[in-house]
Amino acid sequence: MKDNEKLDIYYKGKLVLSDYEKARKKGEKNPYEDLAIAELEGHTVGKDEEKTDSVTIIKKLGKDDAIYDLGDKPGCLNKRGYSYVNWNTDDPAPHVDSFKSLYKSIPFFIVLGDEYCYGIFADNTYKTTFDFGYENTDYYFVEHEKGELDYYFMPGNDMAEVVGLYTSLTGTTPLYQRWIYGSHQSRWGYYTQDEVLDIADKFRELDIPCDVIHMDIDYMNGYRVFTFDDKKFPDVKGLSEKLADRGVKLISIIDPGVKKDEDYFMYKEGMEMDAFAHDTDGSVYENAVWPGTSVFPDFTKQSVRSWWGDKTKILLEHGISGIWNDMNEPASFNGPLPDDVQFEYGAHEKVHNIYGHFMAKATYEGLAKNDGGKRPFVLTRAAYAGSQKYCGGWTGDNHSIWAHIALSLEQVCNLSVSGLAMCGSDIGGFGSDTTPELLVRFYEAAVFVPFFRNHSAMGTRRQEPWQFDETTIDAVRKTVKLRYRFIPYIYDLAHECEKTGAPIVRPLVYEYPADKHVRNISDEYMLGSFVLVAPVIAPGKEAREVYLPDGDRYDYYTGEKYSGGRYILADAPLDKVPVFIKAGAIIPVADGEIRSTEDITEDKISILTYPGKGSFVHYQDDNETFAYRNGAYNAVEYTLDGETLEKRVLHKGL
Ligand code: MIG
Repeated sequence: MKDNEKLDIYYKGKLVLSDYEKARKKGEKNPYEDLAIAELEGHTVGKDEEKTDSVTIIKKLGKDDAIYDLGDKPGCLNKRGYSYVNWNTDDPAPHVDSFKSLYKSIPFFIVLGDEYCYGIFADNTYKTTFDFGYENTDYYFVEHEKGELDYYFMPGNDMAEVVGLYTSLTGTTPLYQRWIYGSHQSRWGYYTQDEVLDIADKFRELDIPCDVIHMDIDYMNGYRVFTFDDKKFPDVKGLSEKLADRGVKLISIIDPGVKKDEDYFMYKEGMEMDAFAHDTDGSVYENAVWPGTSVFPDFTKQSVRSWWGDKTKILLEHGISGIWNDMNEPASFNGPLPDDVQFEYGAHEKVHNIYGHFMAKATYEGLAKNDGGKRPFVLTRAAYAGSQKYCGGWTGDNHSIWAHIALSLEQVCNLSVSGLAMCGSDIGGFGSDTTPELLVRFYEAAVFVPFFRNHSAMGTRRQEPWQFDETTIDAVRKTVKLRYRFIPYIYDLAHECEKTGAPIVRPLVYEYPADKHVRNISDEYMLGSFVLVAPVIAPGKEAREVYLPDGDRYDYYTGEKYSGGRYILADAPLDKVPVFIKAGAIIPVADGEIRSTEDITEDKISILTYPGKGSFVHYQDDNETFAYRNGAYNAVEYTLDGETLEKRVLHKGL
């Protein structure tokens, strides 16, 4: 296309998307504006760089268009009226609506108009600005600082179809081992292996289910990746065996930075094979991270990925069952990596947004090769479009503040429709000090969020449930047990997600696109299409208003029936998260004594039904391996008509 040519796109005979006919109208700038911004942000005025290589698409914005996705960006669920920048960023300050960038860069968004719905995937890894009617309400634009204009248009009847198209192109979130959907406990600062074991024991003693404990950077020898501190963590293999007796798994953190140390095998091997990124003068590029002066593996190189992937054997031999990738934006302590640091795929400015993606890919592939056929689990902080094939993501360093419960739900809803369905935020908040009430409400808000982990920063108030009084412990126990009750349903949804891309957790607008009331609701969310959760996200509440979309629903606790299309006031004392279930729902749940997902055996699973019309496929496999991909699974279709439940075996492979 030439510069002055414009594109109109029709779908099913209807005009859906047009280029904006005019140039952008930037509005006149006050000559002191840059100075004012610099003053507020505490830096000096730099020169306005001319972006000569940038490429832009400018599209007409419909009067009623709502815009979703873009991964973990803060702000509202509906991104209309905001502008953002894709540039993976680690900023420890409390994340607020005005942040333009966070850890992940997913250049995919969905436009939901009154009569159309489509997605745009702008596949370019350079720094990119998305302006959704912020500069001007007549248009939105996507501006890549460099590189090619390469965007995909994905029309559909609704969000579900568009997410289906996007994930069929970039990959779906895979079904994980079942324990991944359990409760995870973590803290930066679990200082010895005995402390880790005590944590596991405490969960058992207090009868709070738990499946996983995470080991943060404290376990390493001087923050050297793939090593263990022989005083504080002398026998991690032994630890993992003791934990296994208690039904608990271990996940450990691995950062990308490799300590510059001539006596350290990772540094030596990496230097020999030319594994690290270079400066423009050809020397190996250095910066500082946790281990001090460090070098950065070039994960865009296949040979480096397989080298790194094979190192997962070291962790596996110590009984570690999953790997948590941090600092992979990449973050650095001595200023950011310069744009021209050299990687095989290109300069840092091109690689920055995909660095974490390729680190996760290396880790995933290493685990897939070395973990005896088990489904790998990698958790990442930085991600790009398609990372969902290799990893789940958490939303980085939130804080123990009320605003961050709301933020976590906005992020989880948008990440879910951005393909990254295995996602979640640190329960209790990472930075700052939690309070007992905040901790409980954080747990409740995450009750059905796919990645469910309490995590906090060194130096903050400790926030394992037993740091507080009985009331807090009881409320947390109740919430965690509610989650475990729904794990069979979550697992079914996760399996469905792998097949179709349909996220496990969904914003209301995904399920009810025609209902204008839900376009900006993210303090309520859906687990699959049957369960609606409305957590309390403010202090001192005993009730909250809940919008119920069209259709009949039942209060999960009382069985009371409500018609939809209206707001109600739901009872929500500290130990209760309001949950409503759709008429016609069929939900496999787990009953009985459950300490970890290991206790959820088939005989403990029952099927809850809520009168109405519906159908659902319940799925079972070995909960661990890829054997299901060769037919080793059972699938049973349930159909509900009024109160009559019928069962049909679709597949019997176990
Ligand atoms: O510079 O490993 O987001 O979860 O506990 C901080 C220590 C590095 C940041 C991660 C956080 C983790 C912490 N890390």
